[in-house]
Amino acid sequence: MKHFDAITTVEEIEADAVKLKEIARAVNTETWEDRANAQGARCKFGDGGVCCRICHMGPCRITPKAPRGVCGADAHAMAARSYLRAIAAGTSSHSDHTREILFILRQASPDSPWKIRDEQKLINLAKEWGVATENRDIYEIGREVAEIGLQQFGKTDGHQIFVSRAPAERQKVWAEQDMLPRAIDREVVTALHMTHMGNSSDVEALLRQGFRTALSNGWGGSMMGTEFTDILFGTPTVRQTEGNLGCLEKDMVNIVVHGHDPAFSEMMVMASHDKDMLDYARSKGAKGINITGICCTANEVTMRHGVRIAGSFLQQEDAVLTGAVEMMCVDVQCIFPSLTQLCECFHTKFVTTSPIARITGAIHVNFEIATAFENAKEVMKMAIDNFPNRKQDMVNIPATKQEATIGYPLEQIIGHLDTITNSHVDTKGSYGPAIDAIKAGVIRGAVGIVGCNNPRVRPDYSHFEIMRELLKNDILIVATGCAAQVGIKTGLLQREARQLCGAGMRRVCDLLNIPPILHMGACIDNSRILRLVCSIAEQWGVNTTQLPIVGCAPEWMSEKAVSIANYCMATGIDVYLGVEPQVHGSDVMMDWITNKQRDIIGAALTISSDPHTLVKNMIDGIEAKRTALGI
Ligand code: SF4
Ligand code: MSK
Repeated sequence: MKHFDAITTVEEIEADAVKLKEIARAVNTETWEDRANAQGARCKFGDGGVCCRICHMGPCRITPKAPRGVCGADAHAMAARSYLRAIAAGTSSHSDHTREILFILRQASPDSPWKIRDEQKLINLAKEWGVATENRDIYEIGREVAEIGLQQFGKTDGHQIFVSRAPAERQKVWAEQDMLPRAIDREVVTALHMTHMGNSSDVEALLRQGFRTALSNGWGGSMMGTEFTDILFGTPTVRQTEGNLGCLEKDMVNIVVHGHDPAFSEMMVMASHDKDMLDYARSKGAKGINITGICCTANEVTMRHGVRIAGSFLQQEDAVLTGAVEMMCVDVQCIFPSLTQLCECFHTKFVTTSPIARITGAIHVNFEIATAFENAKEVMKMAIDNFPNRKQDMVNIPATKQEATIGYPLEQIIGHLDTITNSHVDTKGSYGPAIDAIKAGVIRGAVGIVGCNNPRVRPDYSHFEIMRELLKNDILIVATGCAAQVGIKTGLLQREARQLCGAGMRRVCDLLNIPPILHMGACIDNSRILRLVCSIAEQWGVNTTQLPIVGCAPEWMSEKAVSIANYCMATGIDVYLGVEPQVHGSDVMMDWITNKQRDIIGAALTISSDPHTLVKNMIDGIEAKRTALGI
């Protein structure tokens, strides 16, 4: 194995960013740093969650002189209501994305660009959902299963179908606590109804609805999103990729796909292999077509095609600042509206494709399911036509990039564990070897590191510091979202990075030939982490709350992250946050989310913006769980 001395430091990533910001100054435009600085100190009412804009008697804010809004709502009601609204919005985003995938599955056919790529996964799901599979056309099965999936959004009775996948103990907790997630749309509507002026002000009631809404995401919208995306586009497999801005190519047509819904980017990847498209690119003087990605769309296409990652969330502007991007092509979520203005400073075309994310000044090409491939080719042609407009003297592509081994959904993790032969016990198809390694202390525990970048903490730094410290302490990491991309950019997702681990983790990685951080996908794929944790708990014979496994979002920023944190906690997994939710203006809320909710669901938040404190808290938490288990 080559010696691992090849980490890209956060300082090196920052140095590239500084140079690109100089270009922004030169072309007289701004970036997120400028806008964050212009915001100055954050409004202390908003930051504490004690500003209410729910009705037009307000806005109201809490001060020592005015401890209640016009209607009488206090700080606790305000903070809890806005927290629940964030969960509802996050749940909506993941779940509505899934709804689109289900509509596509309904229209899939062998002669359309939408094929069923993982037939076995569909058949397994059909059997799980009681759909007949014998002697039936796979697309017919797909349509029936998609219909059942769509019912999960609006059914009038019952709860989310995937709840039956949860351990019996969790199902019991949810039933006893009246938290079984009903139809996804209903949970979101209930959350909005409860928080409308003149309804709930009780913190506990609002938090309980928060858990139920979040569960409709984790065990509903997101879990279906993962399953159906795998069915349509293939379950990811282990493969090599690269990440960081150095993946942009100076002599190729650079198209950056950005957002979350992989449907359009799948078509773009397909179109980039189309001979006519490649010939057309060459006719314009390019050596080829280089698709790279940003944010979770990047995670989706890298997991399935090895498409390289140009950067994570806060690098979306940096990609344009390289002057080498012919097109920034976006679908939904995490897209800066600032891209319009920025792209105008360069030759870059900014193309939106979804009615959900319409951005002033962008070129909009509505992506239609029936004409998806034609839409992709139309957009790609536009990018190729733009190649000759690139101003070579404005091209500044940083050299920095790293290799990574990615693509570890549950199936691949199990597959690797199966390679361990144990003459005494047949562990095939189980997490037995992983459980044994944790019990023996070879691995102390595991952490799911997820989430975004956030200018409120030093971007990438918290992720990087926490990842390195956990590996040193023999703690396995699974990662999704932009957190996983930080691992890729810094080199921590190479197999050789096992040399940075403690002796136990290194042995396990050697044995399984895996990198010490397993890339499980996009932020919607945190549902894979739920299933991993629950399967381990069931096979171990303990509750999820007892496992030395926790979740961590060091640099989160989005409402989706609030929903994710809450479905993880409702599943019994402690969550460690590097950014405080905007509720600290209510001591009652702070006590509930960091402590009291443990009495209901068995898990709570620990918060610290200092990554070293946070990682110490996490390790202490993992060790405490080990002690309680007697291991
Ligand atoms: Fe003010 Fe109450 Fe209206 Fe909120 S709901 S804006 S606290 S009056
Ligand atoms: S893209 S939600 S910044 S992880 Fe999923 Fe990254 Fe966070 Fe968006």
